[in-house]
Amino acid sequence: MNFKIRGLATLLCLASSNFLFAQNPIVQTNYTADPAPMVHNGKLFLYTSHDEDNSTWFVMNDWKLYTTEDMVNWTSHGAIASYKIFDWAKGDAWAIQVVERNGKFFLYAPVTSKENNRPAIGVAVADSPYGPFIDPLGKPLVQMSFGDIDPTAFIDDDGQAYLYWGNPLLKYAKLNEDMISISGEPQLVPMTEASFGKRDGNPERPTLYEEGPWLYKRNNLYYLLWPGGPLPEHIGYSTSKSPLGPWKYEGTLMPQEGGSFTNHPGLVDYKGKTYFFYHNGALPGGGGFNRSVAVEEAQFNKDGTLKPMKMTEGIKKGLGTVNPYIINQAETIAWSKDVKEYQNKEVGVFITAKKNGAFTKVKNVDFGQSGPSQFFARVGTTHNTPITMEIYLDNPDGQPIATVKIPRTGGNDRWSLVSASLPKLNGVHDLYFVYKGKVETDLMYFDYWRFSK
Ligand code: FUB
Repeated sequence: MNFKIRGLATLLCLASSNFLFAQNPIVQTNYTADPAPMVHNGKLFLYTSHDEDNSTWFVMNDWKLYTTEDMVNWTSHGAIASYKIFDWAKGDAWAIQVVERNGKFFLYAPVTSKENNRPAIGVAVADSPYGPFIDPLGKPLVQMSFGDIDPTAFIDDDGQAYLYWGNPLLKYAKLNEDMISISGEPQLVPMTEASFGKRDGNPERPTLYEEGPWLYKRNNLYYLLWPGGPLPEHIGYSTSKSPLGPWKYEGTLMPQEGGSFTNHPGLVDYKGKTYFFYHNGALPGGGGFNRSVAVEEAQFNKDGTLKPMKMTEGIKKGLGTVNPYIINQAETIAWSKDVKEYQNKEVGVFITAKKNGAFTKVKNVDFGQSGPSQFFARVGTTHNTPITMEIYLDNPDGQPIATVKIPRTGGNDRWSLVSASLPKLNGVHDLYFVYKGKVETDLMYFDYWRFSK
């Protein structure tokens, strides 16, 4: 009996320590799906779709943006657009991709058309990767007979841009230089066994290809990644010497796993490595309609094929450090528990601690040789009951370096700047903010933090 209890305690400890060290899924403050990475000015921009909490269908209204410069700490920029940017759309903000051309950012999005209740692909343009994105056409960029979802846009080295999309058929068109019109009629990619593998017994879907294409190029080889059936989806891929095919089926990149019946690929080069983004149902409450985006480092074989991979706890070694002596957003997070992200007019994106013991973690914070003396944070709460934010280095079960009492400001439209003195500290540490208070929900909200010398 004792042995059993000790075994259980060890298991629980292991589970909770794994939880502390996990990096996947990379967003824990809401559900995210359909990752679309883009690199711009040394930063990785990750656009995602957004499954509303407790969804029992694809209830998706807006698209979110997360950025990183180290692959372990991700900053939320909140919802950067919704299906409402398209006047002609009635809903269904599904899988997007954003690409940059000549300083403009083009967002390709599948939404449902008000006119005929069928999916169509719209394009919206912005001067900044953060938006605002505006629909220059006032109508779909393309709508064929059915299945117009999951656009992927790709600009080749010679400047020609391509758009691929579709479920169950795979379609493509050349984009004109303006990126908001297509050249000629959309074409169907021949669905052959040689290109996309063989699926047994489904005349409507003779190959493994299902949806969600992603086009990528490396060493003059084009890679088309796609979620494959039958459901639950795996990720398969095909290669070609040309962006228009013919495509050669290369097999499974990631097998079915992860608790979501869909998956969705995004592949990008960043700081000398290649990263593969996908989604699963790994967050608490997660599943096929409550998905979460995750990332793995992709590896290539000598012949250019991709090494198959499995879902892991993610990327643990950061590519850089965080400067604590500038304002850092509370929504820059390596890992968190029981914390949600929100946004409002007053402060933009901020986080709310939902439960006693909720925490956020920021990885690799570099305090330098002569450390800080003061800590500042913009925070608030609606509660009279004492609420505190405890700050820990490396281990949230150790001794806090500071405890900040959270003033009652009365609402997340009202904020207070708090500060605390610090003991001597220096070097690089993981920083934990742990939120405490004997209240049922929404302990406190937190906008930004900063240390000073
Ligand atoms: O997110 C809605 C749909 O689920 C996407 O369009 C598909 O790729 C699948 O991920």
